[in-house]
Amino acid sequence: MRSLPRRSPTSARPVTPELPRSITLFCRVIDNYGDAGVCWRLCRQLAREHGIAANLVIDRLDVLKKLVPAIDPALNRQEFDGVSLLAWREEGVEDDDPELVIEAFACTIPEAYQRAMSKRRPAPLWINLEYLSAEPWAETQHLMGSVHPQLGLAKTFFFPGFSARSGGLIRERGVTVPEFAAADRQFGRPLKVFLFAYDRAPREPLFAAMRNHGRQVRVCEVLREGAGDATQAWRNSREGVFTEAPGFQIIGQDFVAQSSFDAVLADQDLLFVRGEDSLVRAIWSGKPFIWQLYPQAGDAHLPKLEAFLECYCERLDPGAAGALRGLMRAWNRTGEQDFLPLWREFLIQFSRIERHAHDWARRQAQLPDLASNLLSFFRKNARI
Ligand code: TRH
Repeated sequence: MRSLPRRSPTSARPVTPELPRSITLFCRVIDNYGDAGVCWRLCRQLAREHGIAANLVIDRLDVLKKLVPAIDPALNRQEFDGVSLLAWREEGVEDDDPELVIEAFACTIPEAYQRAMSKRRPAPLWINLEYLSAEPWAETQHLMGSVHPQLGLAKTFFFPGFSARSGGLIRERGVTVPEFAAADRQFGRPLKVFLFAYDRAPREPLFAAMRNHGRQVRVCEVLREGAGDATQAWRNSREGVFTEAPGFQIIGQDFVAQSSFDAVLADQDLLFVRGEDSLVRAIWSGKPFIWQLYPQAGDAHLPKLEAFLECYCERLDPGAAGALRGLMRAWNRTGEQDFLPLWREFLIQFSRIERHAHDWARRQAQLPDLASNLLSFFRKNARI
C-alpha cells in the first residue's frame, strides 16, 4: 500500500463517497474451506455486482483452487472473475489503494500494511469481518470499534447474522429462494440426503437409523480425504454406489467448484451442511437442513447451536421444532447415541420442517445482505 496522500483537495469526488472504488480483503485459512469460501464469495460479489475493484489477499491459494479450479496457486498476482487475487506477503501489498480494508476472521493483517494504512490521509476504513453467529452478544458487538494502541487507527467489528441488527448473510443478486415444492415421498422414491460433514460426525449411528427405519434413503456424501468408513467403502466399490441394505444407499459426491455448489444442493431433499458458507447456501436453497457447527474446544460451539435453534425455531410448530432440535443436537455431539427415535420423529415432522425451511429462507431474503450492509456502513462513515 502506498503511504502518500491519495487525492488533492481539488478532487472532484464528493466528501462522502457513494461506494469505495477499491477494497482489499485479507484472508488466512485456518483449516477447511470456509475461510476461503466466504472471502472469495464476498469479493466476487463486490466486484461483479457493485463494480468495486476488489483485491483478495490470501495465504492459501491452493485451498481456494479447490473452490475455484481455474486459478493458478503458483502466481503471486492474478485476475479472475473481476477479483485481483494476491498471495499473502508480510511486506504488505504493492500498488493497492483501497478505501475499505477488510480483515477476515481476525486474521491480523501484516504490520507493514497497518503502518501504511495509518499514514494515509484519510486512512481507509478498517473492518474486521467476524464469523457468523446467532448468539445475542454478537449483535451487541456488531459495529463496535477499537483503536489501535500505537497507530491510532480505528477498526470496526462486523458480525454477519440472521437479524436486522446484524451484518446479514452473503446473498448474491441472482439468489432467490425457489417456490415451495414438497419432496416426493411416494414409495419407490428414496429421500435424497446431501451430507457434508466433519470427520467427527456420528455417521454410523445416523446411518444405522436410516437403514433400520424402513423409509428409503439415498445419502449423497461429499468424499473426504482419507475417510475410513462408508465413504471409503464407496470408493472401493466398482459401481459408484454403496448399498448397505435394501432401500439405503450411500453415493460418493465429488467436491464441485463453488459456482456449481448451489445446483448440487438444489437436487436434494434434506441437507446436512457444516461450518458457515454451506449453511448459508442451504438456507437459500429453501430446503430443510441439519447444521454441523465447526467444533470448538470445550464444546464452545454448543451454545452457538442453541442460539441458532432459538432463532430458527421461533415460528415453527413445537412438535416439529422438537424433532429438528433433537436431530441437530445429536448430530453435533460425539459418543454413543441412538438416532432411530430421532430420525423417526424427524420424518414424521418432515413436511412441517420442509415448509418452515422455505418460509424462513423467504423472510431472511427480505433482509439486506452482507455486502449491502458493508457498503451502507462505508457510505455513512467514509470521508475522503
Ligand atoms: O469447510 P468448512 O468446514 O469451513 C469452516 C467454517 O467456515 C468454519 O466456520 C471455520 O471456522 C473453518 O472453516 C475454519 O465449511 P463451509 O464454511 O461450509 O465452507 C465450505 C466451502 O466449500 C463453501 O464455500 C462451499 C464450498 N464447497 C464447494 O465449493 N464445493 C463442494 O463440493 C463443497 C462440499 C463445498
